[in-house]
Amino acid sequence: MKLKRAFAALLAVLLCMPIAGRLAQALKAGDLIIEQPWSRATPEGARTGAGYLVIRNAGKTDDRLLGASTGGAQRVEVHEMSMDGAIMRMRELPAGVALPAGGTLALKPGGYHLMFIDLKAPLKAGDVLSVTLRFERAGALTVEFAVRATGPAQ
Ligand SMILES: [Cu+2]
Repeated sequence: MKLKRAFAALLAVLLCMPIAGRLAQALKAGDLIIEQPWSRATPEGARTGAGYLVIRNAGKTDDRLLGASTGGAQRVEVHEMSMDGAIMRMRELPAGVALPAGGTLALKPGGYHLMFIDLKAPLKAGDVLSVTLRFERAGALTVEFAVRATGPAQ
């Protein structure tokens, strides 16, 4: 009985491993390195969600994040949040965000982010949202965004 339970626990760990490995691993598209893609769980009935990640351009040529798409939402926009006096505002960046050669761009709460518009279902902690990022030079790259209740420790 005890052995059976231990086996079940081991099986659960093994089943989780491939996806955990994939999430932890840095992804590359050409000279771009993608790290820590995550999204915050959304309340019931929410129409939008946000995606965060870190993009490092290890190359010698500038690139640009043009946009993204996901099966989990009608469309994805690149947004920027900024303070307008005491008011936090958010705007769409239709041309995307520049990724200068040798630079690191962090999309994070309070700054740049991907906005998932018209979610098909609420994002729940533990879910994985598959998002295809489009870059000017590096092309398309599909990244798994881990949905968390709160952000990763900085
Ligand atoms: Cu936004």
